[in-house]
Amino acid sequence: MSVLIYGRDTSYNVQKVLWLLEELNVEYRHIQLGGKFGGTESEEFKRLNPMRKVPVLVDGDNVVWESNTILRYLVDVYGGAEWREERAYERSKYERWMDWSQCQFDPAFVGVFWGYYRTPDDLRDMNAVNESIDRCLNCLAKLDEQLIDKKYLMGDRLTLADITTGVFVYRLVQIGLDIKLPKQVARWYQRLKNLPGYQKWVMRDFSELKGRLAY
Ligand SMILES: N[C@@H](CCC(=O)N[C@@H](CS)C(=O)NCC(=O)O)C(=O)O
Repeated sequence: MSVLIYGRDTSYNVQKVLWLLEELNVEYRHIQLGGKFGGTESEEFKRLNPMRKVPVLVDGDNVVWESNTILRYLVDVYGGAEWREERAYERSKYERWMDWSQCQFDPAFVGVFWGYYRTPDDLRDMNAVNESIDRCLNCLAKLDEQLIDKKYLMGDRLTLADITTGVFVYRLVQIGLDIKLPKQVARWYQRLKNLPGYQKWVMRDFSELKGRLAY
């Protein structure tokens, strides 16, 4: 039986999960939901996620929401030895980047993505957008330091740290703001772009979101 993943593929939080499913070679069925597809307001969906947000993963009787929690769940249940880290301290080394990504990078990215790309030209507050661009550049600089002499954020292999941060990079370079990636990040981004899961789910057209303030 395959797992079900609910959520529109234009959502970077959904993309993180779809990308990992590819990396883990898990059989899955993807159901578009939210945004132009609607469905988050139904009672049926609320029973899956009281927050009415995507992504949601259904694996038999198990229902999981919050994208980073879903990633951890998938690695625990379906990850091979190269993905599952049993030692708490070693695990904390990539989990701290996941949490940092959600608490620091995500809000900075949202300030740019919503403030610039999803807001129609005449409604944009470019001062606020520029502040968010600076915050994104600071986040990219942190990633850049971490990536010195490494293929991926944790070293030689892809981890959840790369997945949670890597989704933002594609969008930042695609939205027409001429955001220059620092050297190590640019090298890492080239590597991510060679991964089939990144190509399939992250490097996608998201232009339907341009100027669209509604989900
Ligand atoms: N922190 C949550 C954020 C979930 C979230 O805000 N999802 C957005 C899409 S990125 C959503 O469901 N929006 C409503 C919609 O797309 O209809 C997570 O990481 O899963």
